[in-house]
Amino acid sequence: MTAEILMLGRMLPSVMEALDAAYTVHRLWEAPDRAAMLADVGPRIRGVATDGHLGLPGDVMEACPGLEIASSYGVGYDAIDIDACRARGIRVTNTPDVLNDAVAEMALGLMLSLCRRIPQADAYVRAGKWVSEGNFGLTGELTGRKVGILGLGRIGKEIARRCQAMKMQVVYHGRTEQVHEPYPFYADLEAMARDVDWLVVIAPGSASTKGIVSRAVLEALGPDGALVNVARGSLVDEAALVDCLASGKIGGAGLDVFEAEPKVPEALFGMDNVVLQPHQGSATHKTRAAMGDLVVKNLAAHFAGLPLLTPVA
Ligand code: NAP
Ligand code: 8YV
Repeated sequence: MTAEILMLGRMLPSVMEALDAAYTVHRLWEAPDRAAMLADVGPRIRGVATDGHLGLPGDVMEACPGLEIASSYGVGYDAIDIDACRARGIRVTNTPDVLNDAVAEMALGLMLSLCRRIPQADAYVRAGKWVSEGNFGLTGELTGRKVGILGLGRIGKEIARRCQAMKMQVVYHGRTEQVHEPYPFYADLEAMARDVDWLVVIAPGSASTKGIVSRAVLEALGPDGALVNVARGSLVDEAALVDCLASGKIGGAGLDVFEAEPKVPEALFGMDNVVLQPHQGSATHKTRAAMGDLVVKNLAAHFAGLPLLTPVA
């Protein structure tokens, strides 16, 4: 008998086809009545396919007492209560490593866009202003500047390598010094922010990182400093960020992630010193295919009694 699984949201066609071929798949997002579907199929569900935003909500956990595994499309699992999963014996998998390059590219893209004012210069050309008003004007440059990475993990290390290629000085902050890494370590985030031109945030969302980029950290970064966040909105005090950008207490921001996605503080829309992205860090054809493949393979490994490829719990 094929196992019954619950998909919480739409995924790539290749993923949906692979799951449909192997399991009886129930599509929760298509249900006209979510509670009714959960009550109906929940007792038979053995696996869940989810993503970093949808996580594993409490109503799904409650409705699926026989749930064995949640396979998540994304490396960040802050939307899943891992302790509750462990307590219920639910295994959890994510999609680490395959997205490192794409997310690192996005971080550098935001830095280059902000520093070289690429969106503004593009708009300038399109508006015919190069002809009517002459040259666009001068911009900053990444070369020779100092970047502090908050979270020198799998993605942070790829960002660091790319910053070195831009001839930047790299330093980092984390809970633990990584003695075999070549970059200077700061035990204190505020002290690092004071010393750098760019603060790049790429640590996981968690209780220990909530609001870690506080008003004090932003003020330490200062009027010539810029923030790039490709991690989670929860790491940054967003109200303080908006305030610091508006008052010139920090120089600029490149943001891929926000506190209440897809809602973005409207105050940011009118700011010239900000570049915004709708959480696109891993959103390339190549990377999303590799992430989807891991979602499918982790479920397959579980139901075949084989070791999970990328277990979290
Ligand atoms: P990772 O390999 O686990 O690295 C995380 C790093 O953060 C580690 O170096 C860790 O160092 C540091 N860290 C953890 N807790 C900390 C704390 N309380 N204070 C300071 N540093 C802390 O994770 P990853 O694979 O690089 O992914 C990082 C995060 O990026 C994900 O969790 C996800 O939220 C986000 N992400 C975003 C996108 C996007 O589309 N924008 C895509 C992928 C991932 P220590 O243990 O030494 O503290
Ligand atoms: C995805 C992410 O946008 O991997 C993560 O943690 O934030 C991104 O890769 C997300 O998980 C897909 O839903």
